[in-house]
Amino acid sequence: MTVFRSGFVAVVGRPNVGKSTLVNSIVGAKVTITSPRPNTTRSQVRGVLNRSDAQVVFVDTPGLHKPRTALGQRMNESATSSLDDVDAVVAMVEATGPVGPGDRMVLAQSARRVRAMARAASHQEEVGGAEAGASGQPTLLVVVNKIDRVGGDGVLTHLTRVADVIAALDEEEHGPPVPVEYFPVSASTGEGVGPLVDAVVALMPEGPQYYPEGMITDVAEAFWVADLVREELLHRVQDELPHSIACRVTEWEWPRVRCEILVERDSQKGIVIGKGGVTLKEVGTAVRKQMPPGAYLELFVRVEKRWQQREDSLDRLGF
Ligand SMILES: Nc1nc2c(ncn2[C@@H]2O[C@H](COP(=O)(O)OP(=O)(O)OP(=O)(O)O)[C@@H](O)[C@H]2O)c(=O)[nH]1
Ligand SMILES: [Mg+2]
Repeated sequence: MTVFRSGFVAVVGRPNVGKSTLVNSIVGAKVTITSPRPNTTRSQVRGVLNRSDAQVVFVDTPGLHKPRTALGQRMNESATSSLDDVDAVVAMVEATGPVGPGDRMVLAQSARRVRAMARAASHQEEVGGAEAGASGQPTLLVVVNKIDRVGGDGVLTHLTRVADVIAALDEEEHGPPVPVEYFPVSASTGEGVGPLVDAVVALMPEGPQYYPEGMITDVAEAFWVADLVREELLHRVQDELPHSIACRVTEWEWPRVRCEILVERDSQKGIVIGKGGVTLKEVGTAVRKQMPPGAYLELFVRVEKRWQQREDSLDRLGF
């Protein structure tokens, strides 16, 4: 009898390396927003891959970064905590830049988690209680993304640099080296994604279907519409403004949906609205196209000073 595997995988990495693009590519649908601005993803988003032999829940996470705001701190905590409850870890770096301190931190956190998983597995074996159908040894899956933007040599150089970082981390730990598999990938074109998914499935334990077949995400509809509004805005505004924007649906009386756009300063309000309301109008049109037909979407802009720094604002906004 063929074994059915299922489990959870965290996708972690610095902001902007392409985590959300990868999750969308694997699920085969847009389940999480993407943009050229760093810090696009602000909370965990689950995207479900269904195959005849497996169901894998990919957990998209906020980019790990040096936080400058209370929001940034909560985003980092959300990304880090995703590592606690998963069966495998995908650590992503991008081939287009150097392997920086941010990448090192991501690789260190991911490797630490996989080591802990390996210790737990060997303890299980020692006490003779290896779970039925448990997967092979825990392995860190490292993705080098955006290979479409560099030549073959560039990819190879990058892989070598990442391997050096991991070797240095192993030395610091004085334990057995963490098992690693490397995947050069283009999340945009899909190149290299197949072998990565096969490797993920192979690491999943035998298990049940956690989500019904038709359900590809756990994101609530109202949250999704608010995120779509923010995504459209991120593609139209610049500088620090993307960080200052928060969106939330305040009324959902289908087909009437009201979404509030928070900014931090009066001057930002004007930019979001645009000359004669043009930006807001464009955003509304673009989001409606992605909603079920007949939606009547109302957008409002409101100033809430320093919401990114205020714990009460963050609580209310659901971070
Ligand atoms: N050329 C190229 N661009 C990519 C690739 N993957 C992602 N991108 C682009 O990189 C940018 C960031 O992608 P996201 O998927 O939003 O990155 P992220 O890691 O989720 O970012 P945060 O949510 O901010 O942490 C977007 O403009 C993507 O289109 C890739 O394989 N090749
Ligand atoms: Mg993202």
